[in-house]
Amino acid sequence: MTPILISVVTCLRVATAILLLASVSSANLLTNGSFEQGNPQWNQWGWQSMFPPDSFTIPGWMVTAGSVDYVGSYWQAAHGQRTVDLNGLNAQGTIQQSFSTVPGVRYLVTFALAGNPDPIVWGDMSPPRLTTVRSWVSDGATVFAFADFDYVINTVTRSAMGWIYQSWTFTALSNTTTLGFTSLDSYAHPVLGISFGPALDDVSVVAIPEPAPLILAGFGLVAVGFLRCRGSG
Ligand SMILES: [Ca+2]
Repeated sequence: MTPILISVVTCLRVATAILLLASVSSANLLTNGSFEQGNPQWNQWGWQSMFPPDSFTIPGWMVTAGSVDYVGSYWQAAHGQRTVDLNGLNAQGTIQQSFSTVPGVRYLVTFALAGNPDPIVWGDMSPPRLTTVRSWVSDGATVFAFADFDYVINTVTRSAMGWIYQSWTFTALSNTTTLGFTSLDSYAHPVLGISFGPALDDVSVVAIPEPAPLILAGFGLVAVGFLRCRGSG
């Protein structure tokens, strides 16, 4: 390549890097999104059933309905060592967290989803088993948006949970938003009841940059970079 061509290519690369950096959303707005910080009292199998109102066991999160299991070494995590089973002790559970938002701004919710495979692991049923979680947001008064996610449990081992990542978006209505996850799994084990739910891990919420100004800013940066390169070359 000629020096001018090399210079232009370099400048384009720099401009592209700037664009990529500009498009990366801000940091996770949630505290303890992967459930790694906690005050667990594991049972002999490596998990603990939680009941409302429990905001102590998993800092940042509160169990507000039903029952939720805090899962440690019992099964494979999507991230770190700890996860949540949204059906705890014979109940569909809810776990939630509140965080600061800006009204009118759109946010991306991302989380890892799997399902409690125990009825399959124990041979009490054959795969597949369907489990469902509802992810919802509230402005403190009402749930103003939600999304339901199905997960098909085919795994027959707790060491390979088959985690997948899911996401959805909402636009904030208030300065504080509560994000919640509620089990819709009603599978009833003949002995242990509805104690087998969707498994949750690695939850994040990030603000989504406004697209139009971002693109304009990006083109501006490219143009400036190009002119500077040409000027200095
Ligand atoms: Ca985790």
